[in-house]
Amino acid sequence: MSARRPGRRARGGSRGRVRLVYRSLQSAQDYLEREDFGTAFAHYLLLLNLAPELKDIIRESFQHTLFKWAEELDSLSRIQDIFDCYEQALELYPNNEVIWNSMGEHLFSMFAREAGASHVYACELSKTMYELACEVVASNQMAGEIKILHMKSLDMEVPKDLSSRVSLVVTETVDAGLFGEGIVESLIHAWQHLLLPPRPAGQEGPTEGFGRVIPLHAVVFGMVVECQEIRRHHRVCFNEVGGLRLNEAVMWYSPVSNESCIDDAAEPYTTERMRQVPGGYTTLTDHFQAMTIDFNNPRELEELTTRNPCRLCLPVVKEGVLDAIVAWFVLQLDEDTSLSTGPDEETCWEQAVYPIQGVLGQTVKPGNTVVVDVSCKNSYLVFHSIAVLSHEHKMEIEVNTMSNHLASEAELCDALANLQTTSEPRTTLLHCMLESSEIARLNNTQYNDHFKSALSSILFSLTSVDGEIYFSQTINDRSSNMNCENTNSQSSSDLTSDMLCVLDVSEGFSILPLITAKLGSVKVFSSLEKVQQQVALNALAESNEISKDVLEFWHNYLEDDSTLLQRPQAGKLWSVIILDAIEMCGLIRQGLVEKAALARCLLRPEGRLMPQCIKIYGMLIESETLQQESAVQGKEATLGFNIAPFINQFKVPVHVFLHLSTLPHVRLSEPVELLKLDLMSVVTDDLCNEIRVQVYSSGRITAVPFWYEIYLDTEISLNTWSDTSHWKQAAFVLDNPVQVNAGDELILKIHYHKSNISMIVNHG
Ligand code: 44T
Repeated sequence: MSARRPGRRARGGSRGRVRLVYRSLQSAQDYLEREDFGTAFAHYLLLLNLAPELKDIIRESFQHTLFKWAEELDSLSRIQDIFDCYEQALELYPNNEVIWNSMGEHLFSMFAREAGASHVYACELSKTMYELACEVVASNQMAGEIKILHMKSLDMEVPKDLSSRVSLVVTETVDAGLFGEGIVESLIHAWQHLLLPPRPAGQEGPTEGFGRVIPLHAVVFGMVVECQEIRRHHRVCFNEVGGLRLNEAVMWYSPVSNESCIDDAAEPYTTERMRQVPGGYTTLTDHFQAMTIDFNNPRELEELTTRNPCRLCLPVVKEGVLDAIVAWFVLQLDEDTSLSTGPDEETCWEQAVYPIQGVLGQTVKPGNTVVVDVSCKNSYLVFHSIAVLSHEHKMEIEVNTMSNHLASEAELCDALANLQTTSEPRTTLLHCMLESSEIARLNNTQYNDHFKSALSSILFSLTSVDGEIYFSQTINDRSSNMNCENTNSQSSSDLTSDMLCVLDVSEGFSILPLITAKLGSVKVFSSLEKVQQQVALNALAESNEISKDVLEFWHNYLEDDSTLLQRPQAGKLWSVIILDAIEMCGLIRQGLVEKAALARCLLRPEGRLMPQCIKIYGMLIESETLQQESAVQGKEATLGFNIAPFINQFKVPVHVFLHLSTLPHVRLSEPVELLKLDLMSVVTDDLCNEIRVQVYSSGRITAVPFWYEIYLDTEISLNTWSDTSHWKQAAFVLDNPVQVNAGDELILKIHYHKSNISMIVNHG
């Protein structure tokens, strides 16, 4: 072919060129008329290459042909061809704005097409969430485009569930500890079974044909902190509480433990929004990088769960008590966008908290080094084998008391190798796991001391009454025993049968029976059910010189739970029944009024319920945070989609587990008494109250937080909103905020129904 061309030219000469130009123009116009834009475009190209002088004359027709042909190519997804055409056109018309503009438009549409995948699948395990997703997708007219599967991603298969392997997996299955929702397992499976192969490392160029995961990767950070709030929930901090020695016979531990050897049921971490933790926290080390993880590297994901822990040596920068390691992460979604769950971010994310266990808090100071091992175990990020190197004391090592197996981990670095643990072996000590709320209650010295005082005064008053009863009974007994042969029957059990009986029906671990027993001649009944906790309470009794037969476990007498409230013995009644009125989350315990009514019938005439009475307090506040967290706000669409009404079906008016002292809010009124529950007389689970509240500051009332004053007797009370309280607070969030001015008087209607509280706020 190349040999013939010059020949033709030579033969045709300039006359041949003109004929060729003419014929090309003719053909281009013909094909354009027939709307065969592709062929027309080819002829125009030839024409303009032969006769550049025609550029101006045929510009309009050429542009028209180009745009029409590009449109056609676009509809055929021949993206590369479109840009080849534009390139050729711009070589001929380098300064033509119209062509440049049109090419820009095509670029955009190409991105849009690329973003709008041809097949979209969504996978959700939870039924509620799956149904919510279906509603959202349907209401946004996308039901035809997105296939929602109600299953665990690990059960998905090609081609059963997906028609073919996909090019992109987007997942946000991360919790505060990053791995807790199983993202590593899910992605290992996805790379093996659902995604196109990963793009080889270092390969540039087109990504077509390769699989990819969003988020790209994550970096986990950590810090070592002193934090009293964490400490009092995970460590029994006092050796003596309410007159009882706690730490001699039993070693307590929290269910949140990095030492898997303790208990399989243990969780490796808890969560806390550190920015709002009551009492704050102090960082004892700089923030450190604990781990990085590439979600786009299947090999790395697979190795993650089996690889050796990574040992970190963290220099202490501030003196303080070693309470916890706190971890968070930065998720890199794509090259440009990242998301941090860090403690200093203004987000709703919580951080993962790894409490450091041990009998007594250990103080560290600058010069010390905290040594920590990080790994991913059973799909959890864990920090373990926490030790402190002290340079002053010739590098002595203090090991977390729970982790005596540290010494056996042979590959400690040289400096560590020669050191021994200083913690005493406590092989004889009884171990007992408590919930963090139970630990916090043990640490609430005011709670225990107040109960002790109130019980002491009640028992004292009852013993004075009892003196007479006992006296008259003894005479009766004597007379009835007159004819008996065995006059020694006045045994100890008969004596105890005349003792005062106290029943504690607290939820969870409670030392109130022992505090009561310490007060004198009284028989105490604990409603503990867990054997381990019964054993621990017995051990506590023994180490506090409380006689074995004074403490009974009420459950061991009962046929089933429903009969918890019964007489202690036939013909006998209780002197005191202790009820657990308020849940740690800040709500009144379900069934409290019924329980109180039943318990009252089992009390002797001078007997008491504890508490006797509960006052509910509240105040008007403006809190953006509470409102933001209660529902998706605003009327506009979320990222262009209609989502809010579906999410907001799950809105609840009452928020629990609040730290009122650190919740961002503005007070608009003084605290006021909302309602009084007199447990010694209340008969109905349905109460109403209407009160007037003075507003002292202008603003928008968005919520009414509430808490309790728990009256153990007429004088002694506990407030559930105090620094040492193990209780958190609750708040009623208004559907519609109420705008108020300083000096306004509002009417607050409170409705109490079966332990639930609701409110209506109106202008007076
Ligand atoms: N992320 C926010 C929380 N699921 C989401 O059923 C993100 C919170 C967050 N479905 C710190 C940081 C962040 N197959 O509904 C759940 C769950 C579902 C699966 C099917 C699977 N293999 C799984 C795994 C989980 O996914 C939903 C979300 S997981 C919850 C985490 C910066 N705290």
